[in-house]
Amino acid sequence: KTVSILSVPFDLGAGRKGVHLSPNAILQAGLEQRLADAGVSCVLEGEVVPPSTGKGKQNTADNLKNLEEVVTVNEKLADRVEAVVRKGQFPLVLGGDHSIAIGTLSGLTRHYKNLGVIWFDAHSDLNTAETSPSGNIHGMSLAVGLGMGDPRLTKIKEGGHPIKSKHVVIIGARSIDEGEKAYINDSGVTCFTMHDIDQMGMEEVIAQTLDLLRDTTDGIHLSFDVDSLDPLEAPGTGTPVKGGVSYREAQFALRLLHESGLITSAEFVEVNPTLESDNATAEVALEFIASLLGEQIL
Ligand code: DIR
Ligand code: MN
Ligand code: MN
Ligand code: MN
Repeated sequence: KTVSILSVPFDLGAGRKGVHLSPNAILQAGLEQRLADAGVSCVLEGEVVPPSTGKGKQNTADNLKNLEEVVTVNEKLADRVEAVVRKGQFPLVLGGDHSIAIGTLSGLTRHYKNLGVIWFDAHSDLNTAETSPSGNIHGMSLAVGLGMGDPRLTKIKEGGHPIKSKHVVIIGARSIDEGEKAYINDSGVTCFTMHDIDQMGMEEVIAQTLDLLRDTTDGIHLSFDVDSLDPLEAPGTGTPVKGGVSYREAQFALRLLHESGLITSAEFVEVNPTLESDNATAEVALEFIASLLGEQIL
């Protein structure tokens, strides 16, 4: 299957600037060559051009910062992802901050009737304007995917099949806000925290995740926030939280996901090259993309 790479150089959903530089950092680290060497055919779809970063309004009145810009970029992205899926290709979205998952999920659910979602993240991104401590929409994107939140955001998903909470699995969480905890406890969302990973091991976490989704979904999207990783190994990200997934655990998880043959789309988000000097986190993201798409050690 051909992989279609969509770049989304957008950072207005996050509290810090710079994550818009990530798609180019990952491409310049050698993504195309790595995939070619692994026998994966890929096409560059180019950029989903975001509105100018110059006039981002910090709209704190409704606790939704840069709402208009987030809506505009995600409407465009949803159409682009939908087009890739309809061509029978594998969408690989390079963010950008995690608010771009709103557009990715919207585009995917126009095709998949029962989309499964695996959400690697230190956070659960289940806030709404009412519960968010920051007003940053990147902390709300999974909630929007599940149909919760401001109508100007949830309307981007109109026409798509709703994502069911029982088809959502969060992995790596260790920083969850009060409103998010309440939602996780009441909904059918599955959340494997760092404590669960410590206790069960990553192999069992992935096995249980795939058991949950294998027979009940018609496609599985991997949304990979690099802040799921331990900041000692992936420091270039805007909201690092210590005690994260190790490089080896993540490599293992991504190889297991590849071996399952069940992943139908992916996005890698929140690499911020301005927060480090050596592009280390973009390179780590590149390693994981290669593993997910089938690169082997031998
Ligand atoms: C926090 C941070 N829960 C918020 N969220 C982040 O602002 O809603 N998600 N950084 O990736
Ligand atoms: Mn449209
Ligand atoms: Mn996130
Ligand atoms: Mn996060």
